[in-house]
Amino acid sequence: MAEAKSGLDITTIREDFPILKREIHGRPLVYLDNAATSQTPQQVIDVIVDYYSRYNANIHRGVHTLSQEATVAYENARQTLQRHFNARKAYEIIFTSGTTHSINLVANGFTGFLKKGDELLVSAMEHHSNIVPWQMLCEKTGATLKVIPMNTRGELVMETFHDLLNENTRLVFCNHVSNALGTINPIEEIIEAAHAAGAAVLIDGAQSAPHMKVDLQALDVDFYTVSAHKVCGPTGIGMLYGKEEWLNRMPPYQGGGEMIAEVTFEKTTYADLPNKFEAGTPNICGGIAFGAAIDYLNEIGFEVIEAYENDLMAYATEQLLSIEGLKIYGTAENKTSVISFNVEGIHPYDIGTLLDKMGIAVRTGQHCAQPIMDYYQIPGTVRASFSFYNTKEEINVLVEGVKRAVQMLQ
Ligand code: C6P
Repeated sequence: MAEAKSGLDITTIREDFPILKREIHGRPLVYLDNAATSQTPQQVIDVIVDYYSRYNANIHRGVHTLSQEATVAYENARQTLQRHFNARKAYEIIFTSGTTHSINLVANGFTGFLKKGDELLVSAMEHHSNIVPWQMLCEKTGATLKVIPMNTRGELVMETFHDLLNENTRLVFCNHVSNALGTINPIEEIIEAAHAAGAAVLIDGAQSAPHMKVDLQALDVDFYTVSAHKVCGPTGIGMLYGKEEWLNRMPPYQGGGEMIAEVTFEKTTYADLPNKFEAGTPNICGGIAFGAAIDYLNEIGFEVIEAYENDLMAYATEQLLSIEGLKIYGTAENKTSVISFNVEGIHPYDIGTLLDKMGIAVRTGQHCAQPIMDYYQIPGTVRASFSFYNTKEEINVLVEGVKRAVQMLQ
């Protein structure tokens, strides 16, 4: 296998991922569904095995050694996330079950802050996780949800965004990178303009965190969400970053153990951050493995990852476009790691099913982003999404696979 130009030792990297040695239907696995979930390196698997083999215990509760070891490892992971994302304080990192949980936590927290006449701005290219919780919030509060439109390339129409912002805008939410189109949104401009209008901003970082280094203090964003399973960590764990002022203002999302200062039947007071938002026994092993996954990515280096993935996507775009009748959805100037496409006259599901028979894993359908599909008036797309452990050889297999599928289906 070729050594990558960008300085990434792809042969060694692939050795880290045991699953990449699998065969599917007798063919080597070509895993191109990284936007749905990334694969897990041995280094992170080892951390999970080590936790359950040596120090599995509940945290923040026991005076015994195992509990203390688990607590230290869990809080160290929080500090790893703080350093990596450059949060001001470790307690601004709240462990959640993932991006969906993080957004629901904020939407719930804002219930008491909104009234009829208030406006929320959502981008037209959101995952359902960044639409539905806000619709539920609007139903509860009487606030109105307004949509920042996009153009046919899959870029936000920023002029309209600026026009929509006004003194009634309370919150703006937008993904950093679209899971269905790969567009990298101009979040710096969005955050600055929203703040100037007096609105807070939540950025859904589910699809950006795997591909780029994010500096939360430089962005000055109010909330940022990440799912560990998209950054080589396990499922069921993620984070919500929130500025200390907001996290202090918002009420807890769930009540229970660990999130309290004092409980009597007359009145309960809440714990300080971050415990206020972490009721019950958390996903301890998941949190520790999330930290290990971030360490793993940093050892490779995000500059190297970005350069390699950009090269891979440019190559895949060029090769796929050589197929007659193939159309790519999402052609933004600024995009990363996702190619959504259809071939004229063929349902995406049929292509995806045939690709699976050839060992190629892609996602087909609406990608939990129905408004995008409605905009293009299509039932869905085939989505190939890349990671730093993919290769140009795998792209060639994909392209040949699509060609064969098209021949069989036409
Ligand atoms: N997108 C995809 O195949 P959870 O499920 O909570 O970890 O993440 C939800 C989510 C939120 N925002 C964006 C931009 C996302 O891409 C996702 C998850 C996966 O595109 C699974 S639907």
